[in-house]
Amino acid sequence: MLDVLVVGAGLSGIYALHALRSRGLKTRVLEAGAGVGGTWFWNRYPGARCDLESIEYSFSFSPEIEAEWSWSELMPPQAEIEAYLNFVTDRLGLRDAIRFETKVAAMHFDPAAAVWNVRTEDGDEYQAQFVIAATGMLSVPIDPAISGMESFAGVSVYASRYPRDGIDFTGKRVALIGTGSTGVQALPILARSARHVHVFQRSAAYTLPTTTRVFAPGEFEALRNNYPDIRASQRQARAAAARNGAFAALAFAAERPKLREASEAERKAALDEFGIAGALYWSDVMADPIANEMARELYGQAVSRIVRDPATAERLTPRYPFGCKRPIIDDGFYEAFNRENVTLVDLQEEGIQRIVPKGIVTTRGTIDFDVIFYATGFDALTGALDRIDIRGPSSRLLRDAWREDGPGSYLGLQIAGFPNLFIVGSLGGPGALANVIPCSELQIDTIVECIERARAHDCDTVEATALAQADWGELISEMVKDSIALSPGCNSWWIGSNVPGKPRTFLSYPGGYPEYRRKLEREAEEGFPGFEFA
Ligand code: NA7
Repeated sequence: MLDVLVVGAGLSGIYALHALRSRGLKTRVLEAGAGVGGTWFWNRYPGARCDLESIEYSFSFSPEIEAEWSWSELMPPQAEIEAYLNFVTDRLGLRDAIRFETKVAAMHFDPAAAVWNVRTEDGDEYQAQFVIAATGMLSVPIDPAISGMESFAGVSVYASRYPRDGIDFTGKRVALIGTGSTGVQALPILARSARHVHVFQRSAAYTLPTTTRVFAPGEFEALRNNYPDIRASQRQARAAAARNGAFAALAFAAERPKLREASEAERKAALDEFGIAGALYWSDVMADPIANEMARELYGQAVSRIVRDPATAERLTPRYPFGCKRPIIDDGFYEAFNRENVTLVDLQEEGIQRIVPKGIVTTRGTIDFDVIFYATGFDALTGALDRIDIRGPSSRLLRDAWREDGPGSYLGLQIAGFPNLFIVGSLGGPGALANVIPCSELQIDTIVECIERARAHDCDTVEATALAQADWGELISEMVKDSIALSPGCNSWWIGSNVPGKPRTFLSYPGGYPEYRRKLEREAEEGFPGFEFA
């Protein structure tokens, strides 16, 4: 019998294991993948990179790890993040407590014994008093459900299940479906070796050019020596990242002029100076729908300065407001459309009818392919828990509870009706809008404190109350009621609208990291009043 079972060995699961073991709690981690890293394990597609600076996209709990690990680039690529998470795992001696290639199929709470009975897909069983679901926010790919997908005779690849040995695109005819972060990051690299890439775009992206680069000699070491200040700034920053990463060009938007008050010459000067970001950096873009529409038009002008074919530039200009979806950071996305071997297929003009063995049939004809590369996104935040057969004391399935009552949590830490089950990086927390590493550290520290409190008071169970959960849901609803992300015509994984049938609600806490931290600290200081200990 375990004290705690952690599901998932991504960055949250790794830290949870360390934090729990350090407190003497008998802990085991079950991980579906063959290695640690979670999202950074699976998403090893060409071009995968974090959009935050490496110095901030890192654990803050261990001065030793801070001192011993060196990042080589300002914004880390997937391989370096995966290497970092492996380093942390080994440095802390965690690997022996992780069972890999083990997928959890079911978790049933036994109220008489106050334990979770956890069953894996292989039929193995575990008992634990507590479960922490560190199952990832973007871990379940969505099936694009295009008719005939399985009949394709070439190679079908999901970016989020990218093979460890990679794929050689040399000389291949490639269909890239999806232009979110994944598709936008992958295109320039695919285009370098493929014979031809057709990009199937359903919605055009807002994407800003990356500012990443390899650190100059001594640059990283100087930053590392300044860790205490960097961490202190992060703690005060809304996004738990104070250095702005690739969003640097937008960072001072609040101090900038209003687009509605800018002259034609000033708008042009902004594009001259800042390129694409010059369309978006104005102080009123997120607050004023008219300014937002003006920014959209200006964005189109910025795109047409890069993309030589005017019709392609027009199709690449989003038709929805900026702020609707998570902005993207790219490395040569628009430039790729100036290549002879890249063609944009606008699905709003030319829809996909079906996939056949030799390629894709659109309303205009058939295009032959060797590879179909799906970059079609995730059933985010709730998807991973939805796919496990999770039953609380009344045997009610979590996914039924969410279907009937709507998805909810208290503080992004627990779900009412499911005692002793904690969640990390899932719905109700701030991680979708902020640097996920500090958010996970904070959530896990709070969970560990809550578990210790239960044990110190000889309590068998701890469970968020329905009332506290309802209040948390109302607080989030109130905060987002005027959000651009929920405006008509806005669709994104933030609000679940990329998954057919999923309720259209804002699934994350939008108040920023510092306020979220204060709320969690207060909850702990006051003895966890939103939880019932029994
Ligand atoms: P996203 O951002 O959800 O993007 C998925 C893309 O795939 C998006 O362009 C979708 O169009 C498109 N899509 C989805 N289904 C289809 C079908 N059936 N046909 C055509 N196109 C489709 O996922 P990403 O993996 O790129 O990024 C997720 C997050 O990871 C990102 O925000 C960062 O935080 C890191 P749509 O826009 O829905 O019209």
